[in-house]
Amino acid sequence: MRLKISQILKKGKALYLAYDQGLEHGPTDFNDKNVNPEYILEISEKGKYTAVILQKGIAEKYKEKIKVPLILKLNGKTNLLKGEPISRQLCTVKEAVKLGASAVGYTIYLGSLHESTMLQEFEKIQREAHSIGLPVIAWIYPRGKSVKNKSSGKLMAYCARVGLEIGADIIKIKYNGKFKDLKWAVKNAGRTKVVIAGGIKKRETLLLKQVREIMKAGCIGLAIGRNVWQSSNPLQLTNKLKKIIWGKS
Ligand code: FBP
Repeated sequence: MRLKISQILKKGKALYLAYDQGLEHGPTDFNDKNVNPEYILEISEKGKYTAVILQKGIAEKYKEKIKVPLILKLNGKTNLLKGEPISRQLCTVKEAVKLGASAVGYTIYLGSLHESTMLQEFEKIQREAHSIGLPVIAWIYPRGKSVKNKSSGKLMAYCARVGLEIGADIIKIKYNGKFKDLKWAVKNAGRTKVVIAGGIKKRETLLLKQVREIMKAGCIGLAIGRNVWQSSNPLQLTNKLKKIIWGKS
């Protein structure tokens, strides 16, 4: 079955709007405006995002408001439980397809005591998704007691390489701010495409500088959340991001 990846790419590049933080972090990320999924879905539509990333609950309840391709996140966890991180599957590939997803996403905490559980769960998802041509995106973050420095360049490259080895079509990793490290990570990803997470809201000048580096390093774009929907002008920022990613808005 041919992989339907062009549905979540525009000229080979990507700008995804991530909105799964309500589960991952809780409402501390939200204000009166962005707590409402309709606000985020409006940004994704008006900003012509390449896709929006949601958990199944929001995808189900706000289905008619989703106007751009959907990437359905299949696992997730809260940040309340401490200890070795594990994020288990909460939605199936079949359900994702029913909800109209153009791709599915799954987080793996590399280095966690529970790494093998997540790798195995990912494998089943990857196999099923690929059997129907659905692209799979792996969020790969180094986490857990055995990870000494989660923003080391070596680990960033390791995450990228694992993404290639396990059959992810796109990986989402965090940029440690060191251009040379990112270039090496992208090389390690081989034919697996790389997008970068936004992280906590930062100064716009710093964000834009990093996005220029991200594109120069060979990534295909961003999967960004808080920096956009916590911004006082999300659409203006979106245009700036698009200018860097595609060379025009
Ligand atoms: P942000 O751009 O808001 O950082 O979103 C990217 C993302 O990967 C989300 O999809 C996810 O909810 C969050 O970051 C997880 O971040 P962390 O595990 O570091 O708390």
